[in-house]
Amino acid sequence: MKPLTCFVCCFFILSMSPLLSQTNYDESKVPSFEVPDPLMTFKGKKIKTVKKWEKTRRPELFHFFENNVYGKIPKTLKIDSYTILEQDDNAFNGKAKRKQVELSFKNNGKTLRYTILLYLPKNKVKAPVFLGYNFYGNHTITEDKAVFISSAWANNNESFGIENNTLTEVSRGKRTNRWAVEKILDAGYGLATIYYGEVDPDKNDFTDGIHSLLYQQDQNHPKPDEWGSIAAWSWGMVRAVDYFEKDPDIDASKVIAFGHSRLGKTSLWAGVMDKRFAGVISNDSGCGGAAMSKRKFGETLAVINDRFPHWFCDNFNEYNENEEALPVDQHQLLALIAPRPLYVASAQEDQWADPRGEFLSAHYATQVYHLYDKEGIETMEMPKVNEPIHNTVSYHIRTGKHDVTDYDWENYIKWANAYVK
Ligand code: GTR
Repeated sequence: MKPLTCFVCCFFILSMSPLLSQTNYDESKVPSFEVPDPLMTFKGKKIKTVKKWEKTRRPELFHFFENNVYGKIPKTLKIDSYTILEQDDNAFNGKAKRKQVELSFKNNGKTLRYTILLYLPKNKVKAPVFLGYNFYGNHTITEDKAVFISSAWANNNESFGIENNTLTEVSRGKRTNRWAVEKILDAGYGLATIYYGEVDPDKNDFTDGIHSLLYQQDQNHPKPDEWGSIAAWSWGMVRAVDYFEKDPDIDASKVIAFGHSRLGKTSLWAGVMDKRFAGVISNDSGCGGAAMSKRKFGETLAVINDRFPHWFCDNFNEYNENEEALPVDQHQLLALIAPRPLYVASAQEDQWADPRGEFLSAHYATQVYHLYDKEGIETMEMPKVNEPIHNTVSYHIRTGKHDVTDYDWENYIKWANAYVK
């Protein structure tokens, strides 16, 4: 889309939608609210020990998010089989081993397949890996001609040459800017990525993707407390870890969940659902990710649930324009990752995702890390741009827009070296 058309169209949408025109970007207009205490049970009991946190409070918070925000997975579905479709021990300028591994799942007479693209450092026996979804297919993250093009449904994107919801050669390498593969390999890490549309196409249609494999008879939509697309994508990351445990080239005890934007919401929920993730990164995840909902700054629950009705479970709609009624907030989601290392990152020009709300969330989650004698974001004062705070819970805000940059990756690697043990 040309910039002018885009501007006109944005203006049109903004003036048409009462919800969007109410978007607040003014810190002085953030409502005052009580921050729900991660260490106080719903019945009002103060939690003072790791034992009580793990036995009582963590499960009740987890179930709240599961039943009311992301939706629960109806039943366990394990990998039926996996196939190494392709392997090359001399990929990426001779630096990496490349593998493309297809996982296959079967139920209800249906099959779902998705492919993990792996680049692993050649000189490492068992590599720690960053695992993250990509938006437009594995072939977009690299110029590497050997990477397969997915045949799954994709969002059209004129600048990437994606038409008729079909990925083609035209988009190869279009997203190399977001994936610092060489830096990751040089630091001794592997990269594993999956096209998210193979697990569940990103549209409000629940007849396709993984959901349809787990319906009961005559069901064609998840129940109000059952999984939306974010939980489905998170499930796909969890199953990838099942595969990593079988791959002798991967250190499955050092898998770091990474995600940007909607896929950052996804990496957070994956990290919460499965403690095998040794670390979690949220890059510009915003509303329904790291940002605190009750601040109503930038994107709000009503807006996100209206524009993307398939991302969260239907129960979450209850809090549209009703954030006050939420007994939790997103800092408590982050707290569920404790004591594992967590990195929350924002971008200065990404006000839609509420950088301050993402920062405060990391701060308020830190009290749970203290139970484990770990440090996080101790201050309530936001750091200056490009001045990261590195601890078990880390945070940075960088210059620039909603994106993933080399600066982000350099910091993730530094933090992983120091904290993901
Ligand atoms: C936006 C959405 C955000 C964020 C982003 C993305 O349109 O409002 O919550 O997830 O998409 O995923 O790129």
